[in-house]
Amino acid sequence: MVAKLLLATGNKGKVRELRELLCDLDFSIVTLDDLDERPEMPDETGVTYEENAKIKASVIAQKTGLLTLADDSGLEVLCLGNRPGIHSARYDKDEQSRIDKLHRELGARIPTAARFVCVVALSLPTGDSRSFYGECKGQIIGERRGAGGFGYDPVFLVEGMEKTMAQLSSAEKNELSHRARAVRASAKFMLSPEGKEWLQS
Ligand code: ITT
Repeated sequence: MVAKLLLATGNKGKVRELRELLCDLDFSIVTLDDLDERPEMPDETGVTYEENAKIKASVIAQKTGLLTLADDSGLEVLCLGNRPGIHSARYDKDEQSRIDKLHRELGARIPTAARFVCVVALSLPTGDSRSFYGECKGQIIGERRGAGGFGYDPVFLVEGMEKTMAQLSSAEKNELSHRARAVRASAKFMLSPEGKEWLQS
C-alpha cells in the first residue's frame, strides 16, 4: 500500500504547487480537506520559518497520525530589513491589499531587491521533524504582471528573467521557486538511506 503524505496548509496556492512538486514520489497525497475531521492549524508562535514549519507539521502529524509536510514561507525585502518575512501572510488583510501596502511602504525605492524564502518541515506522527530550506532571489516592481501563482507573485520579478513569478507557467515556477528548492531537498532526504530509516522509525 502506498504511504500517505498529508499537506498541512490552508493555503490553496501552496496545495496546488506542493502536489505538483511531490508527484514523482511514491506517496498518496492527502490534504486537510480530505480528512473526515479537519484538524485546526496551530498558531504560528515561532520566530523563524523553521520553527513555524515544524510547529505546523508536528502538531498536525500528532493529531492525525499521518506523515505530514508543512511549509512556512515569506517575502523578504532587503531595504525593509527583510520584512514582511515570517509575517507575509499577516502583512495586510488579503492578497491585493498586501501588495498595495508593500507598494506604499516602498514608494520611490521601487524597484528593489527581495527574495522569497521557504522552509518545508516533514513530521512523523511522533512529532519528530526535519526541515529543508529554499530561496529565490528577485526584485519588487511597481506594477502587477501576470495571473499565475499566488500571493506576491505578480510584483516579484525573478532574478535573471524578464518575467514575474506570476508570468511563469506552473512548471517554470516549480523549477526555480523557493518552495521547489525546499521540496527538492526534502525529497532528496526521503530517498536517501538516512531518510528511509527516519521514515520507518
Ligand atoms: P499555511 O500557514 O496554512 O500554510 P499561509 O498562507 O498562512 O498558509 P505562511 O504563514 O507560510 O502560510 O505565509 C506565507 C505567505 O508568504 C503567503 O501567504 C504569501 O503571502 C507569501 N508567499 C509564500 N510563498 C509565496 C509564493 O510562492 N508566491 C507568492 N507569495 C508567497
